[in-house]
Amino acid sequence: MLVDLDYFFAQAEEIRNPAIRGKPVVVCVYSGRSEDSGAVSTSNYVARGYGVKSGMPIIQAKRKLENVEAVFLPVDHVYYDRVSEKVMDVLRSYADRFEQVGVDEAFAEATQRTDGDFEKARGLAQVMKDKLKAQLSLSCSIGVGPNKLVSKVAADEQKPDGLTVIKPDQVEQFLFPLPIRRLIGVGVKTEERMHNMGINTIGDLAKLDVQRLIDVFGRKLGTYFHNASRGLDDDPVEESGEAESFSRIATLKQDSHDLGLILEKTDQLCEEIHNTLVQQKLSFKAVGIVAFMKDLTVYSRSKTLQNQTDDVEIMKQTVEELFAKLLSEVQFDVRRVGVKVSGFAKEQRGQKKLTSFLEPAEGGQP
Ligand code: TTP
Ligand code: MG
Repeated sequence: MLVDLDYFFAQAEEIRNPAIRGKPVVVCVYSGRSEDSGAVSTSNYVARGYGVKSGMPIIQAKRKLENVEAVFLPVDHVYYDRVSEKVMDVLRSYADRFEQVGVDEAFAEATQRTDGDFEKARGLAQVMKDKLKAQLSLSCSIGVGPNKLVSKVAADEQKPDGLTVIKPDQVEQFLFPLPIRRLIGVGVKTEERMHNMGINTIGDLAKLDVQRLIDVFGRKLGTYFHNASRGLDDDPVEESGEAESFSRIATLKQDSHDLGLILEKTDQLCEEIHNTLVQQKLSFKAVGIVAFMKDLTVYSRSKTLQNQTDDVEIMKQTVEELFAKLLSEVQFDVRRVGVKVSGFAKEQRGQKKLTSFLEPAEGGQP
């Protein structure tokens, strides 16, 4: 299955401040050149109802929401990453194998635990949705299918708060009527080229001779489109060994310059990170800290270890060493602290990811 959080950045803002729920919420990347210059990162579905879209200039979004009490907020990636990690920890526990593919998106292999039964998989997906709602107040949309490709297209079928199950014998009747743009890897440019070739639906694409597709799109992409249009995909769900780092951030009980008080908090963060590492059978080679000071300045420090390790005590000791040094250099009180580990030992995987060679399906991140 593919799990995709609904209007993620904007939903994360809603759980931070529930008072804004029900109003249009627009999360913006401000360029800083003038007051409203920049683009919309994402918005909640209330704002989408007024025509606001990802990538749209902020000014245009403001015009669409002119007579409405709307909320415009700047992106806060540190916070979204933290929410994302919590989400992924919940989801991972329901999967045979788990592969995070974006800040708000992950594939979960569930064949074993559902005995390959799609009704059981539907039940499992509903449990996952309920759990995210109960534990983190977040909604998501899930697609269940016989492979990654079909589950991803299925997840886009009903949004927000959707659950779409496509069984193997329903794949073609599901895919064929869909506009070509819905196929993973068909972006604006490819869509236009296909329209010019008279291909409007995925079914149109499936009818085309594979050699014709190869002539037009090259062997790799042509073959991909040929298979994908029929819902064929054998890309395995792979554990996300490709995560470059894991981090956790927390606010201290009170602003402080006291090492002991800070370590109380960072020890907890180390334990949390360590749990994730254990689950994913990863060792680390570098440890970093970040300190958000009372005056809003941010300091970070890191250290590369002599050897790869999975020892949480070494993580804690390194964090202590880094904070001791930082506190001796910086006078202000610390407000929030973070721990980050990286340099994971990965298994060698030569395999290409499903979409690694494709044009992004959306307009790209502003
Ligand atoms: P998406 O999953 O594409 O979008 P979404 O979660 O906001 O909405 P939904 O899934 O309900 O359609 O992207 C995840 C996050 O990535 C999104 O919350 C914000 C960010 N993003 C951008 O910053 N720019 C973009 O153009 C897009 C599409 C997303
Ligand atoms: Mg999403």
